[in-house]
Amino acid sequence: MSNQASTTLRKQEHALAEKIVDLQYFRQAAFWKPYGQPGREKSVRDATYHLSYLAEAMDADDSALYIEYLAWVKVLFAGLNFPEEVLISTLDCTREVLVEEFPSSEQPRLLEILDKGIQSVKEAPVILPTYIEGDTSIDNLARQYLEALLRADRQNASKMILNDVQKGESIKKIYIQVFQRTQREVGRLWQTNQISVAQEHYCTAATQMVMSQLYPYIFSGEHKDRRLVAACVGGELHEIGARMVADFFEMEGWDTYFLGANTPPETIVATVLERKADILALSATMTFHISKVAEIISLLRTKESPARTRVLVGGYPFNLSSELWKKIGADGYAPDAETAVLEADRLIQA
Ligand code: B12
Repeated sequence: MSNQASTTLRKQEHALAEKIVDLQYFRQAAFWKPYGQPGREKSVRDATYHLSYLAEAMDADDSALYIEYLAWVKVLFAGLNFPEEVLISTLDCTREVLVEEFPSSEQPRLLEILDKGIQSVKEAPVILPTYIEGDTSIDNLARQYLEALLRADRQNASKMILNDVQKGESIKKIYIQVFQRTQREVGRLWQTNQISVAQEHYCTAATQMVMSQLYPYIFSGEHKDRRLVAACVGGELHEIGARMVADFFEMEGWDTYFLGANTPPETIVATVLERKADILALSATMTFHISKVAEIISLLRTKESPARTRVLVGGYPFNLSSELWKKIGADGYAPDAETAVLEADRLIQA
């Protein structure tokens, strides 16, 4: 998937980021002075992140990945009361440095994506709507569950869920309408600087605890002869999405083997072969992990027996870029856990 420009971007990410920040600090010396050396280090880190997203968008040949990322940075900066002009100025300096450092043959595509990003960020909204809207009983449950977690009352949060399940609420509905939505809302609140990192960690840990309390219901169904291995790629720490996917397969009677976060490629491939998995579900949330997903798929293809495992991918970048799964060699993609099971059934029957 990678091309010359994106390979160079990745290899020289840090050196390029240093040049970008040097230029920016030279242009806006008075603004940056109070931030000192720690501020400079953060600026270099941010410029490096921006370049890595640009490289992924180049590889995927989809500016949406870069545009969405910049819109995200804009909201994050607004929450920190950091002027929008800082981001625009970093991008303008990025443009100048890339024009200087890249051969003219590689510039058109690079600058096309960069310029689309610069244009879009000016228009992007700074206000993100809540994920928990509506007034149905499940909407209210999601709201009350999150409120309980935010006041550090995981005991009551857990009780609310267990009571609802005992009354007959569907676990799948609770997963998607309560856990998925509240996790996304927690992300929004963190991004807009309304809750701390500690609160985000607390909510996530509590939700994983409550999910475990539901396992007696999840593992009680009948089993069919279908095997799933689910994992997050190396470096990827967001594991709840993949766990939900595995649990939905389990609820449909699949034999599932969930490897969790940050799994090395060789381990994933070895597990798929050992367990003779029908489906490998690979999850990536951070856009800069897309190449890891592609790497695992090609490694698996070199090792496989004729009974070919179908690879299903999913997570944030795949939800943004509709053709991405095809470009990295996967057999299928699904936007959520429910659709994942349907897509797996379709792939197996195909
Ligand atoms: C919890 C959390 C964390 C936790 C994760 C802990 C854990 N044990 O999982 C920790 C603290 C580790 C973390 C770290 C980071 N995080 Co974080 N995190 C989140 C948060 C709040 C919730 C994630 C979650 O549980 N979502 C709920 C699940 C159910 O949703 P889902 O993952 O989308 O999964 C569904 C579908 O996508 C799909 N799916 C997922 N995988 C698969 C696989 C297959 C095969 C299929 C078919 C479908 C599928 O089905 C799932 C179920 O329906 C999100 C907010 C968000 N919007 O999700 C931010 C978020 C993802 N994080 C974010 C960031 C920036 C980071 C950090 C870079 C922060 C930092 N400065 O360090 C690091 C990066 C870590 C890394 N290298 O991976 C940003 C990403 C922004 C962006 N533009 O990329 C988000 C969006 C927060 C935000 N709004 O700003 N994070």
